[in-house]
Amino acid sequence: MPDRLNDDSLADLPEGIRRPAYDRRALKTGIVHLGVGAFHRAHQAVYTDDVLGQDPRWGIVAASLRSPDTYDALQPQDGLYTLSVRSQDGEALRIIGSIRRVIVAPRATEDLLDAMADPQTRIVTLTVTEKGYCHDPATGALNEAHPDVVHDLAYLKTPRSAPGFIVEALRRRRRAGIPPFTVLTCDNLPSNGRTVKRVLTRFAELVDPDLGRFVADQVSCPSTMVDRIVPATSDQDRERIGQALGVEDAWPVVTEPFTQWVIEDRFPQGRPAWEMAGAEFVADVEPYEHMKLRLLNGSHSTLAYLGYLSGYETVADTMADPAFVRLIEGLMDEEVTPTLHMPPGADLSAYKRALIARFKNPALKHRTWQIAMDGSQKLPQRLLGTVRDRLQGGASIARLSLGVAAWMRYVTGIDEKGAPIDVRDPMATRLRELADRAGPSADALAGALFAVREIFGDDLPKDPRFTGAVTANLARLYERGAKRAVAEFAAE
Ligand code: CS2
Repeated sequence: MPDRLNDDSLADLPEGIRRPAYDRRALKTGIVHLGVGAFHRAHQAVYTDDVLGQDPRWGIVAASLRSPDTYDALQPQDGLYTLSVRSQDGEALRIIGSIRRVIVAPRATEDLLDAMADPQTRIVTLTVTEKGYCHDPATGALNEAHPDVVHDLAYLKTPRSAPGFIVEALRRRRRAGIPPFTVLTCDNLPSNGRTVKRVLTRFAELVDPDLGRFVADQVSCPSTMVDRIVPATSDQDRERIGQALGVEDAWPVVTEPFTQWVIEDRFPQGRPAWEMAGAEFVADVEPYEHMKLRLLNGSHSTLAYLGYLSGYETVADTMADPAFVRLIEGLMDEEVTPTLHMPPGADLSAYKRALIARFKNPALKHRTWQIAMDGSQKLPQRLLGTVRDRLQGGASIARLSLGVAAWMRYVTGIDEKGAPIDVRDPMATRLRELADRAGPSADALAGALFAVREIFGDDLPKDPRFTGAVTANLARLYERGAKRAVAEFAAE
């Protein structure tokens, strides 16, 4: 077994591998991060690593709310890990040092609350995925019947959920006269700052009406748009990167060259100068968010369901099929673009061209199955908001509805060859039951799934233009299979 990447082995890494240009021992903790997955480590942790040389106050304590995997990998490495940036031109490796410590919340609940309540902590960032907000995806309101919410309201001092941890930490700060931290969500939710604020305010109100008012009046929750494609790390990645380092890194992260972070500048307790690392600070994130969620993530989910059903393993494999490229270009140009309000100075044609190239990046093995996860939480902001805008203008939803139909076909849990699909979704069991009862009839299946209010709301199921288009596309998928359906679509 070769040595491990850590503070001691850092100096002996081969030349050409960039490493922290600051003294890690001099760092303080200014940020507590919840949800220390690959995305955080390839995005916010990198922007922060870039500015720690100028300002060592913003080191990160990062927590996993569930699994100990990241702790087990990074603790023996003093929090260090490799960032691999891959494209057709090759791979660049860099060691990131901004994470000072990893905490596994269920094992060290009090430690995490302590870190969050510490006066030095001025920002709590989050990447807990869409489902981590315990909200109703269709309305954005706190789901008060969510088992974690019910638990956390009963046991305030030992929370499980992100809202539970944040509200308890804010309660402790308030009691101790420490100003609240800024809550910075970095998940792909619609109006993510406003959504998290609403969820936290309601949660706090249920704890104590005064605390609810305090959160409403005093806690700043800027919205953000985050973008970087970060597929799950594979064993081949680990092996290749270990070889290049000459020491073992148990959990490197692999990503693309592109990165973007747009943030509303509302940080009453201060913030790192992330703009020095390329982040953009703006007054209103919404136009950027719509552009990104609808063009990138809407296309991604469409590619994931149709690509998976067509037998393609990765996004790049799917995009090697010209019919899919035409479908996605059509989706973006014809159906999404007319719904967007342009961010100032944006060049949309260049943005869309870059997206196609990013999806085609053959060096990234981004599995369609990975993106297909949690569709119930993703569909509303990725496809259905666009659908609503289109319907309001009386415009076509031919491709958007194909994406929704492919999701329906996918959550039946049986692929086109009759093999099981490992559907990962907080609603998977309910969706599967509905599908089993409906059987392989497009009408029955679509009808049963439209009734899932948390996804489709009260309006869409009543609109025959929507239900008709989705049902017709679902029938096509059953008759022809996804690959032929996409090929025919592209030929039209
Ligand atoms: C993807 C996103 O897994 C998914 O659902 O669509 O993680 C996507 O890669 C990022 O949002 C890109 O910024």
